[in-house]
Amino acid sequence: MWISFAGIITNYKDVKQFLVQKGHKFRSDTDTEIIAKLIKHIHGLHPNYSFRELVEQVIQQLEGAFALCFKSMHFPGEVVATRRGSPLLVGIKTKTKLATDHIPILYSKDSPEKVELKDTQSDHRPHGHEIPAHGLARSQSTSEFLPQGDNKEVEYFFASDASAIIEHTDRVIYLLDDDVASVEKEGVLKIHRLKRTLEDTHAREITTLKMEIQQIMKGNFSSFMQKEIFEQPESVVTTMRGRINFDSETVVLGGIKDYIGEIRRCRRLLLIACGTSYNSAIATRQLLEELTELPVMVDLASDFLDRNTPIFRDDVCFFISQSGETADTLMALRYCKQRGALIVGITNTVGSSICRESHCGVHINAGPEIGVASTKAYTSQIISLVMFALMVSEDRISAQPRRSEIIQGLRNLPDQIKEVLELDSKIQEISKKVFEKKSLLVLGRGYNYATCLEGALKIKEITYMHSEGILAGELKHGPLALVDKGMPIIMICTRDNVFVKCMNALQQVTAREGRPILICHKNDQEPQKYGSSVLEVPKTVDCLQGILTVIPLQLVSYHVAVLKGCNVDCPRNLAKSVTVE
Ligand code: UD2
Ligand code: MG
Repeated sequence: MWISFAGIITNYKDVKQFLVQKGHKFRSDTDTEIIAKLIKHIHGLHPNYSFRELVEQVIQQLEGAFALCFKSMHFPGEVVATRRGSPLLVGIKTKTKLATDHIPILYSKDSPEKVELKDTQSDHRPHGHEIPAHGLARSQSTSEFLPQGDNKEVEYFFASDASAIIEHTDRVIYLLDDDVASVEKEGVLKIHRLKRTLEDTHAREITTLKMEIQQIMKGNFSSFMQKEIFEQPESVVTTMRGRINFDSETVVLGGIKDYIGEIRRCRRLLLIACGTSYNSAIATRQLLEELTELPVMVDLASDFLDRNTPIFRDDVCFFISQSGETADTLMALRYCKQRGALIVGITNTVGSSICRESHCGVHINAGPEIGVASTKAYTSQIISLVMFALMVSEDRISAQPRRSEIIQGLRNLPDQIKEVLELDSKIQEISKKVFEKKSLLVLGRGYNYATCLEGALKIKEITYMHSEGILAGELKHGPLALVDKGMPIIMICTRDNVFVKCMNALQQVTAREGRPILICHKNDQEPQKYGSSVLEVPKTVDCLQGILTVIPLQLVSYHVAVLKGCNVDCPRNLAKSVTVE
């Protein structure tokens, strides 16, 4: 049995308990497995049911919101799909025209009897006959939507979103709740419903998608960058999926686990990257030093090459790149590989050059990033490096409380990111105050320093405004001279081990009549009284705080770019992946 499942089964415990009583053994704790076992159970009771009838029985037992697609070795060449509460559509691809633009719905003649899960003896065959709406003869109704002409080849696609199939076909049927679509022998597609209801339309229309692929993929967002910023509650989850067990507090990166011993014995860690990926290395350097107890070097790939940096056989070199094709990073990789170091890739693109040429690595699994200005890849790169630090320190007893705190922090991150995204309209208002200014300084230190660099990079990249990320500790060594009441400043000041130092820098700024926009913890009164406006973010573990403080800056750059009329997804002079020098 092969099942593709999206959604949630709310009564899954009850169903599971029933199936366990019936002697079924479970290998996982997933909703998907109870569905597979349930259909197997019903098939055992009613071996004469068709595949579609089995699925109809299954969904009558399920509560919740779901979209399901079934295949089985007992029914070769057949697929059955159904939905309730979660979206599902069928894409149809043929070589020739379709004879019709709708598919009639078939209803069961008698209201089918739900198989009583408790009564294992009964074997009512629920519905021997099916009658189509409008009284069409069955043969007529089914042959109608086969392709016309000589070539009867037909392909069906099942997906929750048109963007997944638009590259194959633009003709789709949107299924309604409790529709059961089945592809049967000879490629005939049928749509069944158990009961006829008054509001039923008797047919499902085959719609032709008119939108461009890009437009469909963008959904309700005005640009890919905006979409990708708002995707972060989900993209961070996919980065962690299958890798962190939050209950046993264990982390396994499948791509690295065989190399952990070698990594623990190395001389030093080097993190080499460009642009945003470099900032993700800055963001995690301190935690890597803390948890691995190894010296950690962070380098820009181009500068690293310019210096002919000495590299040794017992070095471990990380190469971070969203695309996995960044030319400078790739050349630095080859340079280190030649010198015998262990090469670790951190990439978002399976099969990319960095992925292929590295000895091992981690796919950050953030999903495709299309906007040129990287957003969700940055937060997923940070999480990947944090997971690496957690895995290396697994055997250190003294590090357990710290590891546990971070793992629980990661668990809460998706909800906290959602909370930060709710600041969007407030950030839009703030952006209106700064978008016509010449420059924007972003100040912070400690774990938030990377956020300053990355925030300023985003602003430069897509708004063409000068922006600089400044380490607050460096203020009095120069940048303080820039500060006056006209200079727009954003300052990050969260409660961590450098909070007092940050407050100090904040007072230096306000003493020169600077009125910074503050990013600080929710309900933290102390810094707030110095700000011209305040963006409050939830508190998390210090080493993850940068993920929550960078998102407001991603949004600032986005809104400023829109206000200035810039092309957010394709900034001038820049390309998504820099593959040439
Ligand atoms: C792998 C599968 C994933 C799922 C999972 C189940 C792939 C791409 N991933 O995920 O789909 O089946 O196992 O446990 O099939 N690698 C490099 N350089 C890089 C990035 C990765 O060499 O820059 C290697 C890595 O060492 C590993 C492979 O590529 O051998 C896959 O890496 P991953 O991070 O996708 O691995 P994992 O176990 O999370
Ligand atoms: Mg590789």
